[in-house]
Amino acid sequence: MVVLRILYRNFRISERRFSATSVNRDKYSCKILVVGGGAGGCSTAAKFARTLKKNELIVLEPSEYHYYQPLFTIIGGGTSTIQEARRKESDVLPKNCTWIKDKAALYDPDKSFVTTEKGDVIEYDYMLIAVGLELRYDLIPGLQEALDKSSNVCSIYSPKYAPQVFEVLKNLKDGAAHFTFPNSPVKCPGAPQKICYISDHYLRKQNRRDNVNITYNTSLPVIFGVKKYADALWKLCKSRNIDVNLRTNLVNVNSVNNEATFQNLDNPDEKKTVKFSMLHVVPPMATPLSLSSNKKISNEAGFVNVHKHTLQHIVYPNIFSIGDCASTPNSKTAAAAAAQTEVVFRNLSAVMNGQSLPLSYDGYASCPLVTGYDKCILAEFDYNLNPLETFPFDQDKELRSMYILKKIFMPQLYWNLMLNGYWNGPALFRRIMHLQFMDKKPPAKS
Ligand code: UQ1
Repeated sequence: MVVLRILYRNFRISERRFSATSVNRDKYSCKILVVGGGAGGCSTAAKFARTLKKNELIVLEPSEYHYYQPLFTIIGGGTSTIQEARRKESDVLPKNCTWIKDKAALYDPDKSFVTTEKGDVIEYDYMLIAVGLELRYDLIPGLQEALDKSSNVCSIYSPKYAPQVFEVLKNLKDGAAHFTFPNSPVKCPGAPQKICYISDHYLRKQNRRDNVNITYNTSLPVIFGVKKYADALWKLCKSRNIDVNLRTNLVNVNSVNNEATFQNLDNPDEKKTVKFSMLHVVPPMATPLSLSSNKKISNEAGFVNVHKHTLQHIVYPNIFSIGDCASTPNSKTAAAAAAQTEVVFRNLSAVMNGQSLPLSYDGYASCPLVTGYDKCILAEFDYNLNPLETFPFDQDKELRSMYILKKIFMPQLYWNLMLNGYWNGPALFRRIMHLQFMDKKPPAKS
């Protein structure tokens, strides 16, 4: 009996505690706790899983499924399915880690533990926060109801709504199609306009384009942050007759009358209500409340307060962050997370060994700006918004090869290499293709 109990305890790697209220609470302790099993969390966990023991590495992730989100735009265009973008979380997490299927509710960075929503306590020596950004459809009045009930309001950002986008497109015969970009940080800032270009191409192929006015409404003061690509995109919008409204923010959706209200962000009292026959909405996004409300860990905007080059927490040296929830001022994309994985892995390993931090993240992000069903502008840039292109030709052109890279090659690379910890972004290929063998990275500061 005693032997059985010991075996059971070892199996759960936990001590089961019974509190006075008879609520069962598991207590776990580990060397590294990875909070979040998305692109960044899963890929970095895979790197650590090669050397740590199964009970030394815990991944805390509530979702049953892991989604390859860069495919959502293609799903919106009807040429890929949600099944292709989805895998079971249990199939993508490293085998050599302990998965706790729960969500972080409370972080105590001073005592180095996290309490989960179910009430379990996880103690850690080191923690990687990789919880991403949440979609806040609820922050725009009328939007949630419109998405659930209306047949012409849609959004590629959620796996629940992405397949609906193509249905809306198929039914779109005439009138006004409006596309939005919210007044908040977002993941993949190119996606709101990618689906606009795909919709334009779809309508042209169907000979319906002349009957539909397309408008891209963005809260930003620019069409794209990097001038080289912005110039190309302005040209594209002009040639395709797509109207662009800058500093224009969706604030209300009336799905009964098919009306959307926009606010002029430069003059907030100025509001304009328009009729739509299609409305594609990108929701405001934010980090989970458990994080944004914890001012020891996060900054004013709710992002994990890390050093932008080392990805180490500004105050707590045993905490790192990666991906969409980190305070690093790069574009939030899977490619950025890929470039960050090796930096986190090597720098955190160095902290564990009492060494100085060896790697520095340069802000690399890549945004394959799909401009229709067969073309793509592959934007790649760094913290200074300077192009940092992999290929030895100017990438501000619409190319079929880049579309194939995005639709066919990248998903394979993601599932097979990145999630197994073997893809650190294209920096090595960039240097080879540009015959650049010297490392120009700035030195890391801790
Ligand atoms: C990339 O590294 C990456 O991460 C997995 C993506 O996310 C899906 C991308 O879309 C792109 C374009 C890159 C960059 C890779 C190359 C080969 C330029």
